[in-house]
Amino acid sequence: MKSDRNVGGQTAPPMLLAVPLLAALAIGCGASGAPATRVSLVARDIAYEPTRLVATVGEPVEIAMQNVGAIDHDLNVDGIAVRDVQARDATTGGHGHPAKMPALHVAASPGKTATVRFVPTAAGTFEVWCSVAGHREAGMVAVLEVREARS
Ligand SMILES: [Cu+2]
Repeated sequence: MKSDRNVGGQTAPPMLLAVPLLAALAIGCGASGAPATRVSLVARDIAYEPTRLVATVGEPVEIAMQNVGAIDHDLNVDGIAVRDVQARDATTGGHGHPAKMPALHVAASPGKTATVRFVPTAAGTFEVWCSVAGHREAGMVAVLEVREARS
């Protein structure tokens, strides 16, 4: 058997390898790919923990809600000014949304973690609440404080 090995072809020109790598980096550097501050929120039956979350105007934040309870829970925030909202790993299929869809919404079934990522665009203090029937009334609420960026 003759060898197919071509000694001269073993070293690919570095340029050919560099081009796809640079393209991949460029895609990864889009606005929505900026690193986000991760905030953990635990959802229990029936409460959030902690009950105070903090974010900063203009800085991407990612709230990861871990449902450690035995029933579905979700997270809703009304009236907050945000951009680039992305919700993922939402795990409940048929839960009822609030009549008016909030600015931020994500749901997690028992044992799951769901994440909502966003960039707040104005300061303020907002209520985080669970829309599952009776939960808000039972005290399943928290506060999201959006602070001005430090100058
Ligand atoms: Cu709930």
